[in-house]
Amino acid sequence: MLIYPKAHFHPYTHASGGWGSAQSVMKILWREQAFAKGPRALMKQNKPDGFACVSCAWAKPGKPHALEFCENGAKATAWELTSLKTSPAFFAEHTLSELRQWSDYDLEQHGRLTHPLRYDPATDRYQETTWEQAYREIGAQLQTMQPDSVVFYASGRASLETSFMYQLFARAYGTNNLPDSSNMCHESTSVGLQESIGVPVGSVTLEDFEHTDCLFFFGQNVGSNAPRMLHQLQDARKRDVPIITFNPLRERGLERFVNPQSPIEMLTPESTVISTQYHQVAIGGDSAALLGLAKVLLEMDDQAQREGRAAVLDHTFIAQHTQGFEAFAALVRACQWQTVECQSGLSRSALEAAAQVYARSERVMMIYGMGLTQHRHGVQNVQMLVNLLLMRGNFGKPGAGICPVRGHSNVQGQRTVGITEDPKKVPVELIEQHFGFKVPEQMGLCTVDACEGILAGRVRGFIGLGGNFLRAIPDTSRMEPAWQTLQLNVQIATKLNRTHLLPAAHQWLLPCLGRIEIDRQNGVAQTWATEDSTGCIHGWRGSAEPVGPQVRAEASIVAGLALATLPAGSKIDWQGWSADYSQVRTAIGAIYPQIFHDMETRMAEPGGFHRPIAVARREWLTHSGKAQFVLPSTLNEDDDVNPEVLPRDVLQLMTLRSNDQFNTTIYGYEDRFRGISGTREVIFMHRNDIARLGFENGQGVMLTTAIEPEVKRQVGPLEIVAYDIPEGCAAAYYPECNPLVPLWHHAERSKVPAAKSVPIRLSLAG
Ligand SMILES: Nc1nc2c(c(=O)[nH]1)N[C@H]1C(S)=C(S)[C@@H](COP(=O)(O)OP(=O)(O)OC[C@H]3O[C@@H](n4cnc5c(=O)[nH]c(N)nc54)[C@H](O)[C@@H]3O)O[C@H]1N2
Ligand SMILES: Nc1nc2c(c(=O)[nH]1)N[C@H]1C(S)=C(S)[C@@H](COP(=O)(O)OP(=O)(O)OC[C@H]3O[C@@H](n4cnc5c(=O)[nH]c(N)nc54)[C@H](O)[C@@H]3O)O[C@H]1N2
Ligand SMILES: [Mo]
Repeated sequence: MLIYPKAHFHPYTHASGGWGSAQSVMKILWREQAFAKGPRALMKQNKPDGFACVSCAWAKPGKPHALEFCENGAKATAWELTSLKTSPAFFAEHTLSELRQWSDYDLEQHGRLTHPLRYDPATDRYQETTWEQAYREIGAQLQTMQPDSVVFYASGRASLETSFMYQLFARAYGTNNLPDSSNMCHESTSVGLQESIGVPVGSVTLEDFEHTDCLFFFGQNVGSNAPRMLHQLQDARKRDVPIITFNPLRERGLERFVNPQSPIEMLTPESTVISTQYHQVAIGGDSAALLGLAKVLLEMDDQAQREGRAAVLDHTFIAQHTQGFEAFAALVRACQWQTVECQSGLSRSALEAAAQVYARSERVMMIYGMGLTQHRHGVQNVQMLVNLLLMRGNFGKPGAGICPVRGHSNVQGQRTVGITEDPKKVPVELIEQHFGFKVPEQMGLCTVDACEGILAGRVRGFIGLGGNFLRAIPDTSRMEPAWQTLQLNVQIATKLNRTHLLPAAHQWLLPCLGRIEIDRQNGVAQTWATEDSTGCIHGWRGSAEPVGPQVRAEASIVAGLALATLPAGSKIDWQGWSADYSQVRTAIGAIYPQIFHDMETRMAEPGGFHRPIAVARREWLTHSGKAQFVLPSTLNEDDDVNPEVLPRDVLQLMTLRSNDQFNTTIYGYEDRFRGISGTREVIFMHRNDIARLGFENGQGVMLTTAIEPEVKRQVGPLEIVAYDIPEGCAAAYYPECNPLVPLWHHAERSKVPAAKSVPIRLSLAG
């Protein structure tokens, strides 16, 4: 039996940032033995002459701070620049059966992959192979397979150039099966915003933070997951801009911040209060809260009209630019306060307080993350934010708009250059003209569809351009056995993870350069580009020596696989492209001229360049040519269980990140801001729920999914930690809890797994 260390829980009373952050950076540089390259590399992080942080997708300013990185960006850099190596000698010592018993932390802790490897079933080990042999054998396998039975997954890091090549490879091979991590993340944004305002991405830029009057913040843990944004938030607070937060947890980064780069703040007890109002909404209660805000605005507007005062709503904007307002207003008026309060977990007076600030502000931005998108009605959540913004014309003026905080550093850009399962989203004609092959018409598989295909045996092959698919997806316990029936599994990766350890009949593990390393092709250091959360495209270059001579660039690996797989005579110059990325950029410019014309020169400018966002000019590329008010279909975001009739022993579980991880990469066992150290095996609960259900703080419990009881989904034991969280709600860490999320429990339309609302029951661990 596994012995779980006792959790240490000490409420964290300091601000986020500050000395705790500086200490944490030193610790990881030391542990990864990255002092040789780390500090020098950090100076170049997110700088115009340097590399894009491999951590989050938050915007990189044209005029960066002296040190333009955060605690978690520095951890990501140290993790990649580690001098530790997972070499063929390591694999000679360990079978895959043995490595499957290791934790996520231990697997990645052995350092960077250094040689191309092929799995040998006879010895149950990875063995060294040559690149040429790997390409030849993988190409031969792919040639025998039905293109639609192969999935080309991307995890959101690879550059625009590599991503463009990757989707061309998949399509020239004959499939649109191009899911990416976005399918588990902000796809609810892409679907919702496209329908509501005609663009799949956010509408604000970094400069908007300088002009805004008010920020609303929903379901994003900025202190851990996009800490560089704290600079913009702190600056806004210094101008007295109110920040109104909706989050079930009181996240430290959203409460107080000390800038670790400011000597004065570091040496004095000064810290900035970030949120001026903090509303601990119930899990899945945002649509109701947003409807409540809209209800107050309508009431205020009615009253203003009665009293002959200036209107609260922007009626001119609504008339000129939107459609569907009357129906939306009627629905909002008809909804009872009692329903709003019950579903949101917030009082009418709390919502009135928030709405009053909104009504007073001329330029409002709404910022959000996984707390909104990863629900059954995640798309609706996003559209409710838009509805609220539309009521006061908060689009197309400086300081206003919508700001989804994207995850992986190039996840938005990958979609922009064609990594999407939907061929309607790519310029098919231009691709066919330029590259002389027929783009398949059939819709490809998104992540959930790919998983269903694997379970049903329809998907036979999987290529992973980064990521840790098997750990990131839901329903782990059902997916792992099915995964091992695959014919082909090819993983392009920097470090070892669990997805590499469940062998298919034919399996390769191909080591690639990380972003921070110098990528020399024919002796010339290459540059490449990414797109951040604000639609800004930047050029970058690596600044550290590669981990070893055998490790290849992702672009070169994609080209090698394409050349070995596709029939000879292709119009795509794979070899030329992988030797000189400026040629790929020319091709990207030809296929996407509106966004990427003159890419070579524009991306080199400090601050990069912005893709055009029609909404910013109040142009609406929707079906009606107007911005749409979209009616919510329900206020219960997770209607697999109705909170009004929720069995009393069922809790809504959200699965989330600690401050010491990047997705499935676990840097350590500390969640400093939440006061946890020494373990990840915990469940956060309200003390009344603990008592009501007959448990005690510190006890070990098993978690069982409370929907579809005929399939047993269980995780544990996890230790109960009494925590400031709304009653009826619970929280625990991803990816450990992924076995609890049924594959079908995903957002309507976007198919993003509903990882933030899993109904569970608890039982005492035996
Ligand atoms: N250091 C670090 N940085 C990262 C990552 C990482 O793992 N580590 N991951 C990257 C990726 S891929 C992504 S997508 C982003 C993820 O960044 P986030 O969007 O911050 O994702 P989570 O950690 O899952 O946290 C979600 C937040 O939503 C809140 N929440 C949960 N349910 C609800 C709800 O129903 N309503 C509301 N209003 N709030 C809710 C939680 O309390 C938590 O604060 O970060 C990126 N950056
Ligand atoms: N329950 C639950 N599940 C979730 C979530 C949740 O909040 N709750 N969040 C979802 C979200 S938002 C996301 S984005 C997904 C993340 O899903 P993924 O993107 O698939 O997972 P990561 O953990 O980011 O992938 C880490 C691996 O990527 C490889 N890697 C790192 N850098 C590079 C590189 O530069 N190149 C290459 N080729 N490989 C590299 C390393 O081998 C590392 O082990 O998980 C999703 N799953
Ligand atoms: Mo993500």
